[in-house]
Amino acid sequence: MIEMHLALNHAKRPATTLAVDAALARDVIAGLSAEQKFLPSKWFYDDEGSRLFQHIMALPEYYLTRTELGILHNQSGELAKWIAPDALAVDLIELGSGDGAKTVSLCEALLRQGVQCTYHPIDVSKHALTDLQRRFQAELPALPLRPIQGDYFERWPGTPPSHRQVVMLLGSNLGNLNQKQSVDLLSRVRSRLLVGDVLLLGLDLKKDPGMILAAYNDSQGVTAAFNMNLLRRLNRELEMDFDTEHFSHYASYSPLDGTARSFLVSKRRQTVRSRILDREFNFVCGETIYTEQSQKYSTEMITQLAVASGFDVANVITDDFGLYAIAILRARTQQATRSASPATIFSVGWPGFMTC
Ligand code: SAH
Ligand code: AVI
Repeated sequence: MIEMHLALNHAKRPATTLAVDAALARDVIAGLSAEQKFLPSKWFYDDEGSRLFQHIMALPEYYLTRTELGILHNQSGELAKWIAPDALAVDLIELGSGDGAKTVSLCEALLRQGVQCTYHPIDVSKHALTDLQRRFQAELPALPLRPIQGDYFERWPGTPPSHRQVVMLLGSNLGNLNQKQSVDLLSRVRSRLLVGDVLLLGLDLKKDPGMILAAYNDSQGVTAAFNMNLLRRLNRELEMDFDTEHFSHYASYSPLDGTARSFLVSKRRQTVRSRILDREFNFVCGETIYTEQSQKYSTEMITQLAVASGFDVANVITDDFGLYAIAILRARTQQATRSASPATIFSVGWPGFMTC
């Protein structure tokens, strides 16, 4: 994490030095100065945000987690076939691992089969990685664990060239990226792999719009609190003065493009300041900050993504109701990637105007 140290002069306390995340500062300036205000969703995951997300995963409306867990559990044999088809040692690299609750049983199954496996979870959240380490220590102390705290666009573990790399991106994390960012991330993953290495992608599928919308607008208001926590984080880390009473959570889902979107809505005309950034941001009544997209996929979209990023689709496993998929992608020769033209890759149901 890049940090800049700013000397602050406060009226009521002595000059102090506060560590500010420069990337957060840049994203906030860019996002809140844009015509359609936006904030990247990766900033949700401070300690409180990670706790709230753990709560979301257990909500009745949030079908994603339990459905994916069901597939991982019921199809562990099929998954093991791709992860460890031979005697090669495996480096399991998980992008946005969270607290590792889903991965622990998969790792357990691999160890039981005698697979020599090292697990490299990568996550921006310290809280999530601390919980993950506690969980693996208690449940799988024998598994070599190499956590990396950082952005999965920037970090990658060092692994011996003789090992097979298996990358996992579960929980429909990819859905929080727009089309270009998705291809950028998967292409970056591809550039780290050898032909035949495997990427497991957990993706939420298009379905009844009412069911999807409820997952992002739960009756207990946990998702609203998760969204609002972003403003609390900015108040703390950038000394902003958002009054959360004057913002509300708004979620939408459009079956036209398969995108769920979350916003924070300004309930009145107001100005929000940051002492650290030395900026102020004006809001009119009803103005929105676009805080998250959660893309839902069709099988055609999965194939298009794979092809555009240098992978073949080896298999797509779904639950019995077709709610959710785990796609098994195999790294193929890079040449095929170069022949794909961005203009023609995404013909099926992709929104053409996503910018954040
Ligand atoms: N894969 C887990 C967790 C999903 S929550 C599951 O399926 O349950 C999304 C996780 O991705 C969070 O823990 C968040 O901190 C992490 N994350 C989001 N953006 C990230 C980024 N750019 N780099 C690394 N981690 C990121
Ligand atoms: C982590 N990510 C895939 C979740 C999602 O479904 O988009 C984050 C989330 N946002 C609101 N609820 C859950």
